[in-house]
Parts: sequence; structure tokens; C-alpha cells
Amino acid sequence: MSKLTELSAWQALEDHYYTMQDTHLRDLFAADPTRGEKMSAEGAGLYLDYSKHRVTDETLKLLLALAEEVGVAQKRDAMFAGEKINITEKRAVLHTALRAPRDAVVMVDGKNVVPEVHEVLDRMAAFADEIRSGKWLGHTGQPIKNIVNIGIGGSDLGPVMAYEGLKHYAQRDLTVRFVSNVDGTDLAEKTRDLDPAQTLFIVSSKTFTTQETMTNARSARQWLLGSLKDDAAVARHFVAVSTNAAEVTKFGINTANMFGFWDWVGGRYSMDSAIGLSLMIAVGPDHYRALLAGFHEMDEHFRTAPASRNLPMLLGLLGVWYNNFFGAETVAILPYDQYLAYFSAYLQQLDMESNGKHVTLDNETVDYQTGPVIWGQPGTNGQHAFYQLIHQGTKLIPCDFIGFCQTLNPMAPHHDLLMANVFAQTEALAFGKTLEQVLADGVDPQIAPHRVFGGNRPTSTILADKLTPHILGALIALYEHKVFVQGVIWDINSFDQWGVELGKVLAGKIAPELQSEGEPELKHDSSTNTLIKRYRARRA
Ligand code: G6Q
Repeated sequence: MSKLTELSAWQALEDHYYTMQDTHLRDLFAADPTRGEKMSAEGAGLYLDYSKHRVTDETLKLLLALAEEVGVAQKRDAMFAGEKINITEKRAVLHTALRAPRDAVVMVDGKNVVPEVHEVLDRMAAFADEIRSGKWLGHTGQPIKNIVNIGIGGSDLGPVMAYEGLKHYAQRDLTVRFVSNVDGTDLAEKTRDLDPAQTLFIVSSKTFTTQETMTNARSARQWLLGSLKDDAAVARHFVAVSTNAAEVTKFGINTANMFGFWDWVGGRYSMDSAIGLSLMIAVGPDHYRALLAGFHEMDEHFRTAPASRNLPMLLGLLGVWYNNFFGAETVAILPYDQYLAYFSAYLQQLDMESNGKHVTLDNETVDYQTGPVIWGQPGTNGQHAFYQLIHQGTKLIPCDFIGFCQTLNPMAPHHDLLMANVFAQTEALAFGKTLEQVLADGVDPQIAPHRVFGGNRPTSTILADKLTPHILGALIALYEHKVFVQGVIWDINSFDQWGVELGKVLAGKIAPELQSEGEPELKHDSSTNTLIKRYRARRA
């Protein structure tokens, strides 16, 4: 048994699970007509309905006791205070400082980092304004009309998600694109209709050594110079976002055109650092600052709200309940807003890279499940695709439904229909349809079992008034902190990502074997050797 599973709160939850495993949401709702109002919490403009979860007051009490016993609040305070909680990289974890107000004080190694954060934000704002107003001219004297962010992982997914999320607020005469894949198709397709003389590349890379990003950046430079034919053009068409000034200079970008951040910002937690420059150019500094204020409001909620009404705490604990006691393997994230098309993909990295870990902070191999598989798509599209399995399949898939009371594109009756689907899905998932109800509908008894919905499928519903920059910030921070709560409970380091290393190292060895002139001596396993040989023999 591990440290976690030996805890009295954990064992109490195990016992409690046996009393709860067959309890149906139908009965829980029937027993308490006020359940739907009672089991809700609010913070930073978000309303969370968690009544359609397979929990009682007792379950919540035990989950909160678990949070207490593992010290979630103390660990949270240590994170906010800049303690080096990322122990394998010996780093503080301070994405919360990126959205701290100007007069806040956040100390790292004896220094208040907030003034530097705002200095970079101010430089970003000045640069964004120059681009947006057409004052920043390209090498041939034309204003910039196209922004291409080159980055990958944490240097791509956040900006692309938030750009799509806030497109409604974007300056529409600017074209903003994101290139991430080392597959040349990505760069080729994203630049094919752009005029180099009007295009700005933002090379976003914390390390400025990432293979995909640097390969794309070099090819982008060639594309630009192929047309503008003057090395001096790079200075007007390339800026960098990085922590690595030396590599930025080596690439040929003047550090005057570099926007920095710090080693205490993890890649997947960096979208509100200078990594968000493309987004700030698109939506403007004021909307960007509103986004940061939303993040900060949720930070404050997480820091100060009582655990029983603390949104990230509740979402985190409910996730642990299903992951570790019901054996649920995945969580579906289902935003009912077209602008949030990339939200699930973003959360996939945030959650799976953070909590996809197998050893504890004390180097013990865990004997319990850690992070779930995160997936999803915006509604209502998913309803016509994979919801069948969630409703009637054999797997338990807790879902987060996210919806807004007001649409940004009023076009009756669309929004009412969209939201009717949110409420209908969570109702159907919770209560299902019994055999008796199916037969009462006059369905042929021969096929009636196929029409039965078991129900008892848990969902959270997160509602906000309107998708604004502020609300998007709060929503992202909600999930950042949910992931944090779960990482603390599972006693893992949510802030490193060693799991991405091995593949990178092996790709570094294989690339020269694909590129070499003569027949290379291959020393891999027989499968890898055969695949490499077949590729070499057949490529054009
Ligand atoms: C995120 C990861 C990873 C990282 C990318 C890009 O937490 O660290 O996704 O963001 O590998 O790294 P660079 O920004 O250094 O290019």
C-alpha cells in the first residue's frame, strides 16, 4: 500500500464507494428536491452545477477530508508563494504571477517578479498596437496584415485555443495563423496565400531549441527571403518569444524584438506569458488584460474560497472520485460553443502532460490511477458522433458540459436550441430511460432493451453569462487549478514532462539515418530497422 491509499480519508472513501456504487442519481434527486440548487457553487463568473454527480453530502465530506489530509491548501499556498514545487526541475511554479496585478508582490529567489511581468506586458502591448494600427512596417514599407505564430505544445496550443476562443473580439483585417507540426504541409498550407511583404512571424519557443519550431522557423525565413531577397528583412518580419536570448540572437532575431519570460513558467502554463503575443495582437491589449484579470479572479477564488465552495477543488475531487474509486479512465470535455473548438485539445495537454505520471514525489511507483485521458469536442457535433457510447456503452465517462447564457452571434433560434441540448444531454445522462418507460411508449418489447438508457452517468455543468476574455481566463485557470488539486492528491509532480524526452532523443538518432547518403548501419530492434529500410527504399 502506498502513502496515499493508507490514508484514513482514502480508506473511508473506499468503504463509502461500496455503499454508493449502485446508488442511482434518480434516487438521489428523488430524495432531495432541492439537490439541483444546493449542489452548486460559483466563482469568477462561473456557475458549477455538480448535482448530477454520484455523490451525497457524505461523499463530499470524505473527499474534502482527503484534500485536507494530503494538504492541498498548504501545497496551493506553497505554489502561490513561489516555492520550488517542481522538484525534478528545481523550479518554482508561478503562472499565477503572470496575471498578478501591477501592485502585487511575488517573490522568487528574493526578488519581486511582478514588475518584470508587467514590463514585458507593456512592451507586448506597445508592439501589438504598432502592428494593429499599421505603424509597424515590413521591409518593403507595407503594413503587416498576417501574423504567423510558430511554436509547438505549450507554445502553440494555448494561443491557438484562445485565439479561436476570442475570435469574436479580434481585429478582422489581420490574418492570424499557427504553425506547429514539423510536417512541411503545415507551414506550406498556412503561408501559401500570404504575401511575405505583409507577414510577421512570431517564433515562440521557451527554449528556442525545439526541433519542430526551429525547423519551421528556418523554413519560414527561407520563404520570406526567397521573396524579399535581403537578410535585413528578417528584423522587420521576425520576432521571438523565448527565455533563451543567446539562441534568439543566433537565429538572427535582434533581442530588441524578443519578448521574454521565465523558467518558473511551464510550457503548458505559459499562454498568458509573452507566448500569448499572437493573441494580444489579434484581440488587442485591453481584451488581453481582461483575459488576465479573469485568470486572476479564478486564482483568488482558488486561493481564498472555502474548500466546499471552491470550484477547482470540487472539480478536482469529483475527478478523483471517479478515477480512483469507480475506475473511470477518461473525462470528456464538451463545450457548447463553437469558439471553444480547441478547448478540449488544449486541456488534453494541460491535464495529460501534467498528471500522466507514474511515480510519487518520493520516487515510489504509484499503486493507484493518476491522470485520466481527456478528450472531447464542441457540442452539438459530438452528439451525432460519440455520445452514443457515453449514453449506452459499457464505460463510465464523466463529462464536463460548458455553456453560455448569451451568444455572441444572436441568430434566433440557434442559441436556445444549442442550450436545450446541453440541458437535455445532462438530464438524459443522469436519469436515462427505464424499460418500463420504454414499454409505456409503445415500443415493440422485442427491441425494447435497445431503447433503454441506464442513466446514472455523471456530469458537471459549467455555465457563464457570455464568452468574454475575462470568462475565458477564469475558465482556463479553473482547469489549471483542478489539475493542480489532483496532482497533489496523487502525490505526483504535475509540472515536469520527462515522458516526452525519450521519443525526442530517438528521433534525433533516427533523423540522420534517414538522411545519410550511404546505407547506415541500423542498430534498432528488427521492427524499427525494417521500417527505416522500407522508408529509405521507397521515398521519392
Ligand atoms: C509543456 C511542454 C511542451 C513545450 C513544447 C515547446 O509544458 O514543456 O509542450 O511547451 O515542447 O517547447 P518550447 O517552447 O521550448 O519550444
